[in-house]
Amino acid sequence: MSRIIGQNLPNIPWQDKPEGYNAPVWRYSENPIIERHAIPTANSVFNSAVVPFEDGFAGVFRCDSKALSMDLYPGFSEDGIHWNIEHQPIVFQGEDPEITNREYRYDPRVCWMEDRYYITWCNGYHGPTIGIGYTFDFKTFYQLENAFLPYNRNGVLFPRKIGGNYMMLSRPSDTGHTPFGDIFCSQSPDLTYWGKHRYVFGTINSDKSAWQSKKVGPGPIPIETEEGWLLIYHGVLNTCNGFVYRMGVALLDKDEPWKVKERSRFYIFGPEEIYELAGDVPGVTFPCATLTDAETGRIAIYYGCADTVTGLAFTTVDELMDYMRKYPLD
Ligand code: BMA
Repeated sequence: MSRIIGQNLPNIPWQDKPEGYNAPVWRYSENPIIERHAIPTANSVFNSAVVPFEDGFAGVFRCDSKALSMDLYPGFSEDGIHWNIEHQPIVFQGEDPEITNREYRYDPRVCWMEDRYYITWCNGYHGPTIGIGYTFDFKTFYQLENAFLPYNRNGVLFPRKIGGNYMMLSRPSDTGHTPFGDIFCSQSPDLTYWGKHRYVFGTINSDKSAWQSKKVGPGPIPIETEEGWLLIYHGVLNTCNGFVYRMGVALLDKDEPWKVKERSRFYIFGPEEIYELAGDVPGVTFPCATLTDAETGRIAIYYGCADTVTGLAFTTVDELMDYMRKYPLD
């Protein structure tokens, strides 16, 4: 038995694993939970992040408009399944218009830390980099300095300081669809100045685990367990029809999270259903958030499907640990 260190949240969405199902992660039976036209101006709603909030849940949603401009929208839910997404994008307040000026914003993560909800996202600033902001109530949002120089994507905070510093995973990239991608860990004393950059892990450039041979990137906020940080990440295969995005799992050291203790050789989840295989970008399952219940070890995963709609899937900490150990990379 592995234990999640965190809150007990008996109200997170949940369905038991279907009888005879032979994989560590299973889909919500009513997927997708958010349709592409969930708000009137949206072409698509995907790669979005949710957290427990008050008696229910709140989130930051990536809605691409019918102009195909990418922006972030707040949303609220009583049950984590049915969402009311605001019709207006988030407007960040900040001291420097150079930073709050919006080019594009996408792929948010939301992380509760200390006394507020931090948001990280891929932020256009002469190329993609990592934007950081925070909110107390999902009504008023404040923006901090960008974490890194361009080009970078997938900024994912750890939910507490480690060794006295804030920590963030990210995936350095290029201006385009990036034909490479490894995961790095960076540290900051104040969420403004980032350094002590460490390599975490990269692609597997062989037949051993080809689903993650093109690029890898961090997904949801790492889950703290007694054995270390459980990281769900995306791995990409390059095919003659383009990139295919699947999910894997790794266990990072509790005190030095750039050190990888274990990692899966088999993917834990990938595009199989029609809404994952068909859409604006076919063959993409892209996780950006989890809700967890420490008491039962339950994990609900929110993931973008084919860059078009949002899906929900379930697993447990034991399912992930057991699968990673049954099919280890090394
Ligand atoms: C990545 C990001 C994601 C997207 C994925 C698949 O590079 O742009 O937002 O889901 O590609 O298109």
